[in-house]
Amino acid sequence: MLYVLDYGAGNIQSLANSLTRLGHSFEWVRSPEDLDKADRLIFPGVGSFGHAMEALARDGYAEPLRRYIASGRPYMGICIGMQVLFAESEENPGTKGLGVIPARVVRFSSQDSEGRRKAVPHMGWSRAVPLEFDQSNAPAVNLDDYYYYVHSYRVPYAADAADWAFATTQYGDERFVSVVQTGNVFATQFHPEKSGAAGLALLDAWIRHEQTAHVARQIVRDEPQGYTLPTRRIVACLDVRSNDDGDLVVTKGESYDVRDSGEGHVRNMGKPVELAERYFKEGADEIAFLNITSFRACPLRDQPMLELLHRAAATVFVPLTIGGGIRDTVDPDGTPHPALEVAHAYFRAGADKVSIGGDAVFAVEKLLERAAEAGRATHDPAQAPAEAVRGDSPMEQINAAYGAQAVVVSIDPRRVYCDEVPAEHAMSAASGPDEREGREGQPAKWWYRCTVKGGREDRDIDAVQLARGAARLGAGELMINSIDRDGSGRGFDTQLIDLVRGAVDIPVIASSGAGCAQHFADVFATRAATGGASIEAALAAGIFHRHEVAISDAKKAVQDSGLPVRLSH
Ligand code: 1PR
Repeated sequence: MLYVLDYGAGNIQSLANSLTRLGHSFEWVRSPEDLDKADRLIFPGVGSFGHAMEALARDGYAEPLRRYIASGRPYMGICIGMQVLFAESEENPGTKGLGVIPARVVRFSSQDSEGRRKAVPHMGWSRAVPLEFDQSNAPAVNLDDYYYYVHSYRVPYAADAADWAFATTQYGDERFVSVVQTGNVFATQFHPEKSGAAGLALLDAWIRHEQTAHVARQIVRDEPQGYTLPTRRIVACLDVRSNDDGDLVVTKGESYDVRDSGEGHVRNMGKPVELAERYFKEGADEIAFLNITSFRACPLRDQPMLELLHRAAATVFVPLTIGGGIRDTVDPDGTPHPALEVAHAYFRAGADKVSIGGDAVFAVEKLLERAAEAGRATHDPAQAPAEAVRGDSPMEQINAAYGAQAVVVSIDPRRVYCDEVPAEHAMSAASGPDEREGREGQPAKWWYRCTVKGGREDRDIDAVQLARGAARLGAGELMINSIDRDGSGRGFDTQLIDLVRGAVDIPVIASSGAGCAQHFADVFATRAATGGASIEAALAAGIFHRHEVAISDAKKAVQDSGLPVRLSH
């Protein structure tokens, strides 16, 4: 019997869904004794090394797991399930790993010796290139494909890794071991359960593979890849809300107004789960669901978005992000639900990341207030003193439990035109042709003001302040919308994107305004502020919903501009 170990963090539902889809039955490991019953074991998961090892020790799994591995029965580790095999990790110095492999896990660096910057975590689709051996007992599968990775720590590849390294991957100038295979142990740094058809094929091959004894290997060919970044991701976004009949529909607005002619019916672009399936089949690298009316009452109980996610995760095997309403909530019967619990419910339903909008704004405002109270007033949240960072925001709490990669912050800025940009917003100052009706093309200056409640309420911080504050408080990725460009088809606001990308070292998703395939190539060419690195992902909604541009057209345009994309699904 195949068993799956759930140590209590991350989205393990996706792995369960993949196994079900492939027709393999399995049991969850519910107690250490179950490990003695298992013929095959998968240990999936995300989260920190220390958190995983502590949970294994607390629940009595560490020793039985070592015994299981030593028994020679097949073990497959995914992401953190691979990293725990090592002796130790720079992520949590002093915490011992299972020690099956005598090497150390270290952090990626965000800048290399030539000054090139790259985002950490390494998030996206990268190639796993198998080393070539004279013989091998690994699953008979063609590994050389794109897989989905999300991690800040890596196992460096070195010659002494030859006996257990099976494939390597390059991120920027750093090469790491992306697949481990030694005897009965097989493990991947990437997530096969989130890697579309290639990932499902790999899982299936491992489960069907007849285990053979450990064979000593010798590498016959080992070619480094050179400087490589992941493929540029194309994200399909579904703005979801109830229509006037109370059904959940995908809608799409202009400048965040989703009703026809302002007051008419809520625009209905289709059913959320069906559309998500369509985009998965068409090759979307990721899918985001945003509950756009979450600023109203948003009880966790009876939350229809949970059911929706649950259904989508059963058939969509690329990363899913859910946004809207990730904050402390209270059910109508008075039951409180902290943001972490809300996020937890979404992860359990199949989300890989949660996206936080309004609450991130409030948390960064509070950070600046606390800096001022501590006598260290600043307009730059990245400069706030350590005592202002108290770990009490949803971003920090979700980060601590699930890791930075699970926390996306969605920024909803609008341009504020002015004669002089106020000094406190200098970081988000821009100038160029005016875009307002009646003043088009005239020279203008502006800054990017943050909003909450779907653009209904202006706040005093700007997009760059929010970006830097969110990164400080543990966000692992930013989604940059633009109220001015939303639904306009005029292209992404590349000035905004460039300002934000240059201000942080975490991955950035550009959103709002895509009107044709070339706009994707244009936004990925935005790299002035970053010393060469472009943004990592671009998102669109309207053009995909209306069948105006296919996801493959967007990818083709990016590929034609010289950047890598993932063309299979
Ligand atoms: O504040 O944590 O509850 O999160 C609310 C979330 O809902 C935020 O991420 C916010 O961006 C989103 N949201 C709120 N109201 C709207 C609205 O449209 N009325 N949608 C809304 C934001 C932006 C993108 C859109 C892109 C691409 N929509 O989701 O898909 O602009 O569109 P395009 O390609 O058609 O131009 P919280």
